[in-house]
Amino acid sequence: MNESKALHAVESALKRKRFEHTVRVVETATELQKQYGGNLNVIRLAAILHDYAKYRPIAEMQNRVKESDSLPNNLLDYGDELLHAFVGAEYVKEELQVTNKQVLSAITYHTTGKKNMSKEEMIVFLADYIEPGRTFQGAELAREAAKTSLERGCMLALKQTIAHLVSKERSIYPDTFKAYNSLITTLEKDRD
Ligand code: DGI
Ligand code: FE
Ligand code: FE
Repeated sequence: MNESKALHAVESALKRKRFEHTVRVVETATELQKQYGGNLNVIRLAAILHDYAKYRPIAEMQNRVKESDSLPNNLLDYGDELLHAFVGAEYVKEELQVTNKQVLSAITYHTTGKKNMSKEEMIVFLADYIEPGRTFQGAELAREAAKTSLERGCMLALKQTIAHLVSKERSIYPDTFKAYNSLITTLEKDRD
């Protein structure tokens, strides 16, 4: 799967606004890679495909979770917004024949993050949160932090996502907490 084929596939799968968001995520991720490194091809392909399943019917994705041995079953106990990331990676593998594990993992965890994220996973996760179309206050804070620390940028994105979900009295997926905790530990170690 090359970039131009992947772009065509998402352009057909997404509404225009969502496709434009995707293009900005790819640009932002490319900038982050220039500064922080990581595998550029992995990062760009994952960024292109990260929201591939955004408009798939929720019921269809829930059924996949129910029938799957590989997808975590607890996804059904949390917000439906998580499904497009986890199930999306499976669609990308099956429908677009993407087999690269790093690409599939960056897609899987682009919404929640996870414990001990790789550089590629962090860059896709953060680019999704700080792309220039994100105009809420928290995005600006994370964008500023991202200029000097990839880990701090991701931590702030997670901190604010958790705070936002709490303020709306919505549940928080365990991987989101695990991602936050693991970055806090890394940042604390760097401080000593
Ligand atoms: O798909 P995008 O809109 O580009 O962004 P995204 O994949 O980060 O999805 C954002 C949505 O996911 C937003 O409505 C908040 C929600 N979300 C993020 N983390 C969690 C979460 N929802 C639950 N229930 N738990 C989480 O940990
Ligand atoms: Fe998403
Ligand atoms: Fe996105």
